[in-house]
Amino acid sequence: MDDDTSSKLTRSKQRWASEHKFLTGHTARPDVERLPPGQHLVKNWPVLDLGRQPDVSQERWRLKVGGMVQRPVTLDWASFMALPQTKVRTDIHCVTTWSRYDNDWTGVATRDLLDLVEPRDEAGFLTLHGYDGYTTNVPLADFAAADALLVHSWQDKPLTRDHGGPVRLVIPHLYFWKSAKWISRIDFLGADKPGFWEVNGYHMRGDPWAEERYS
Ligand SMILES: Nc1nc2c(c(=O)[nH]1)N[C@H]1C(S)=C(S)[C@@H](COP(=O)(O)O)O[C@H]1N2
Ligand SMILES: [Mo]
Repeated sequence: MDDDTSSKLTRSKQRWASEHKFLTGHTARPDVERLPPGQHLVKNWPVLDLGRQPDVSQERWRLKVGGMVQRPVTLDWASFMALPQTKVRTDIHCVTTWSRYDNDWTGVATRDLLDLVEPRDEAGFLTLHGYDGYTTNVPLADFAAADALLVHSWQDKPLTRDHGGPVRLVIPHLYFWKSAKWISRIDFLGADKPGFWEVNGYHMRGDPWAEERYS
């Protein structure tokens, strides 16, 4: 088998694996109940962070993706925008109990990023880093969800600085603290490693329908 064929197969296997895990993760999700337990709806969009909102221009922004991957990359704005662009409409569920429906996101699907960097077989978890020094951890299977995006636009407008612009992560099926704002680095790891809030007692996974708020 030549190199090209084998890497294509690796990509497909990885996609099948992540899709399988994705479905398994959602068997507990009651599709009839849109609002997870203990949540209430808001119409506004609250801002939550560590109090430091880094000023990162599109020109200065870089995303380093490395660790247990076959092809580590550093994306600048142009190379990020040249990747396939995906739109999804999803809900936000914050662990502080607010939820916000129908957010229109535009960005790069995490699956397209995975196709680019090709995680090694040993990679099972990720640490996400923000320009403010924030970190949070997620299982690879959750990161690979079909509706998980690295977003640059919300309701068809550029994501504002307070909400994590120029680029943040959005993983809709987990509590919002997993969705790193001002994203700067993604590290693929063999073992799960707690991030900022996880060290401070938050759950390692954070599924709102299972109320995985605290560890
Ligand atoms: N870089 C970074 N990302 C972060 C945070 C942060 O402090 N820094 N806070 C998290 C938390 S606790 C929440 S609830 C959401 C809030 O996103 P929002 O301000 O756009 O509502 O961002 C998450 N991502
Ligand atoms: Mo949060």
